[in-house]
Amino acid sequence: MIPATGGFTNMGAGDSLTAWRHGRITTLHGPDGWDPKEAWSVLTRGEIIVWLGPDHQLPKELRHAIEFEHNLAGKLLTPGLIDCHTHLVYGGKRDAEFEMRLSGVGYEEIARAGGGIRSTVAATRAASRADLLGKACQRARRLQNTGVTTIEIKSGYGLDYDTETVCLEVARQVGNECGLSVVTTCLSAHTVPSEFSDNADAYVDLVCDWLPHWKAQGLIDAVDAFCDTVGFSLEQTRRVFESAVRLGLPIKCHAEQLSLQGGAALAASYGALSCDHLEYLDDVGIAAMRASGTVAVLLPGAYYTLKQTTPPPVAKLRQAGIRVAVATDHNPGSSPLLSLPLAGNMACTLFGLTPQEAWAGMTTNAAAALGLTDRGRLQPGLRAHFACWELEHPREVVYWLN
Ligand code: DI6
Ligand code: FE
Repeated sequence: MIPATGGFTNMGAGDSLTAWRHGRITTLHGPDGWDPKEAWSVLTRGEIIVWLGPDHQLPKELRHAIEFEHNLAGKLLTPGLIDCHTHLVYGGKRDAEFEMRLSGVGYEEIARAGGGIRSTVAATRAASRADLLGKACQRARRLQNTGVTTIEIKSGYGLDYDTETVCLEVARQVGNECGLSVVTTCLSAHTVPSEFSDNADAYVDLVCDWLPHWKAQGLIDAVDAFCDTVGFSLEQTRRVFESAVRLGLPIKCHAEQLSLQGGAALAASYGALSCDHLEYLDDVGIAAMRASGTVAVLLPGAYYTLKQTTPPPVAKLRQAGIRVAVATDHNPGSSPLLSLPLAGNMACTLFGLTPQEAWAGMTTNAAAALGLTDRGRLQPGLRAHFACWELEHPREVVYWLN
């Protein structure tokens, strides 16, 4: 089924040969993959693209083998968008905190007073599994309606073994319920839970102990840590990364968001898939990320919400040839945003990305930030993850404020 607009995959379509005919297609593959090609078709077998090109060049033997046919009727078809950084599973909301921040109370101040992330931890622990799943699915569908087909979901609002486990299980379930591809990341090192206020190191020990269990249960694809004054020190972050690397799990890092801590250079030294936020990234971090091929994930929703004024060093990232991704960072505190195209728009307006860079950031580079190479472009052999738009050009996706 083709939605009027939004992301869709051919997941669960068996092995049938399906044609998607008469589209305007932006492949994002190769030097001419940006401007849409008129009257093109895509052929998929199950979840894999087997052919794409002009309608009239469809090979005869394939044409005769088509089992299902969809008419795109001139709509724009692009690769499905990839939201490579979200905190989608949580209880409660933080509108009262929003009001407090507007009256001048700082984000870090609220966090130190026990609000912020900790207030969402309390709400998440109090929520039922059904409620967490229902709300997470609602949010996932909103993202899907904005063209998303793959989402990364982090834990990090449970901060005890049982609640973190439930959140990771719920994250996996969101994928099945919504027909989305989900990648899960353990962010138990998000903040120190209040019961460990005086002993953050003991909490870090616990996190390191939990990882093998989740790895064995297939619940985590990567490990993240929030390296900042309201999160974890460089040394504590290092211990989490050591444990992850020992288990063969890839690393990601919330780095240099509110201040320069050196988290990006540390994460890069472990070959991190991505470092995220990066407003305060310095030249040392840039050199380390460049050397390790780490993706820079920009999160303009958090920058905007926290009214930050120091943007990430985009020109230097570009110059260093570091791949840049863009994500929503959806979370109830610093980025209650459920539109990846709007994050793309903000990355252009607030950070100076070109529309083409924003698109690379929401597709191929976002895939790289998740360690995935099978999506992000439309190309034979890659996944049939699409987004459909009632628009003429992909540039429009980041132009409209949706
Ligand atoms: N940085 C963020 O932007 C989110 N987590 C993080 O480490 C914010 C999480 C929150 O405020 O609830
Ligand atoms: Fe985040």
